[in-house]
Amino acid sequence: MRSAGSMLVCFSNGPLPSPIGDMKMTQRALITGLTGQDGSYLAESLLAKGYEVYGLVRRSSNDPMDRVRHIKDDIHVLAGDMSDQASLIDAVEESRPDEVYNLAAQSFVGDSWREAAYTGDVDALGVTRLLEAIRRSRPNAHFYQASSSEMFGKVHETPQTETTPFHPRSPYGVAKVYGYYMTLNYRESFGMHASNGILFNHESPRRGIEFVTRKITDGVARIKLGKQDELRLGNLDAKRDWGFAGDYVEAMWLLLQQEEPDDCVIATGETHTVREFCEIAFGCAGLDYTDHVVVDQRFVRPAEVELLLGDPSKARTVLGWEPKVTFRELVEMMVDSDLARLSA
Ligand code: NDP
Ligand code: GDR
Repeated sequence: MRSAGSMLVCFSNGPLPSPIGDMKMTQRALITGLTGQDGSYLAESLLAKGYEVYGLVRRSSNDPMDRVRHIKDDIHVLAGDMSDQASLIDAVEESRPDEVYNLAAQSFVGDSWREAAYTGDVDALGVTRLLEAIRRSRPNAHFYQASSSEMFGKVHETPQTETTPFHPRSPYGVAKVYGYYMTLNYRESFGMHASNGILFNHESPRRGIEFVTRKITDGVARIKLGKQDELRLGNLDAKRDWGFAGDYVEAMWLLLQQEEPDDCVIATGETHTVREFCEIAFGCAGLDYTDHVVVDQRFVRPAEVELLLGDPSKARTVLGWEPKVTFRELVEMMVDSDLARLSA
C-alpha cells in the first residue's frame, strides 16, 4: 500500500508546511465532479485524511456548491469543463495532483437518450481529455475512473464480476464503456497508474432528485407532510444493488493506494426491486406505497437494465473493503433526511 495522507494538514491557501523527519509531503488530490454526490463525500473524506483537495467546477448561472458549502473554504476550486481540453490541462498543471478522481459526468441514464451526443462528449471523450492532460504533466499521478455497473446492462451473468462481458443499454452505458477502455489503454500503453472502479448504484441524502431512490424518499416526505398525494414512477420491477455513497468513496481511495493499478467491482452483493425500496421507504413514514405510487409510462426507459447484482469478492480480498450501511439503514437515512429538510 502506498501511504497517502500525511500528519501535516494544511487546508488554507497559504504555503504548505515543510516535511519534518521522514514525514511525507501533503498529498494533493484533484476531483472532477466535486459538486456531485460522490465528489462531496470524497472531498470530505480526503480532507479528513490530510489531503490538499482541488475540485474542478464548471461554469453555471446557478450556485452549484450546495453539497460542498460546509467545506468550501478548505478546497481549492478550479474552473473547468470535461468538454474543454485546455481547462483540464490547466487544472492538472495548477493542482499538480498525486491522485486524480474523475467523477464528472452527465450521470443520469434517463436523460442520456435525449442527450446522447453530449453524454458521449462529457462521459467518454472527457476521460480521454483528462488522461491526456495527466499524461503530459503528471504522468505518475494515480488516476481513478468512475466506471459503472451500467456497462453490464443486459447482463450476461449474475452476479456481475470484473470479468463479466459488457452489454450497455443506454448512451450513458456506452460512453462509460469507452471511458473504461481508455483508462485501461492508458495503463497498458503508457504505464500510467490508471484504475477503474466499477461501482454499482450508491445513494445518500445528497443523491440528485432525478434518481429513483431520492425521488421516492422526497416523495414519501412530501406525501407524509401533506404537500402531495401521489408519486409517479416507471418500472417498479427493476432490480438494483444499492449501497451508501459514503462507503463507496472509501473504496475509490483504497483502489488508488494499491501498488499496481487495477479494476474492481464495488457493490453490496444484494439486489432489491424499486418496489421493495418503495415498500420500506413509505413504511418508514407509516404509509402504504400502494396507496400513493402510480406507474407512469413517461418514466419507463426505451431500454431497461432489469437486474444488477455485483460480486464484491475482489474488493473484500484485495482492497479490504466492506460496505457498512445496510439497505434498510440507507432507506431510513434518506427518508429521515427528506422529512427533516421538508419539515424545517
Ligand atoms: P452526480 O450527477 O451527483 O455528479 C456529477 C458531477 O459531474 C457534478 O459535479 C457535475 O457538475 C459534474 N459534471 C457534469 N458535467 C460536467 C462537465 N461537462 N464538466 C465538468 N463537470 C461536469 O453523480 P455522482 O456523484 O452520483 O456520480 C459520480 C460519478 O460516478 C459519475 O461519473 C457517475 O457517472 C459515476 N457513477 C455513479 C454511480 C452512482 O450510483 N452514484 C454508480 C457508478 C458510477 P454540476 O454540479 O455542475 O452538475
Ligand atoms: P440508474 O439509476 O439508471 O441505475 O443509474 P436510477 O435511480 O435513475 O434508476 C434505477 C432504476 O429505477 C427505475 N425507475 C426509475 N428511475 C428514475 N430515475 N425515475 C423513475 O421515476 C423511475 N421509476 C423506475 C429505472 O428504470 C432504473 O431501472 C444510476 C446512476 O447513478 C448512474 O450514473 C450510475 O452509473 C448507475 O446508477 C450505476
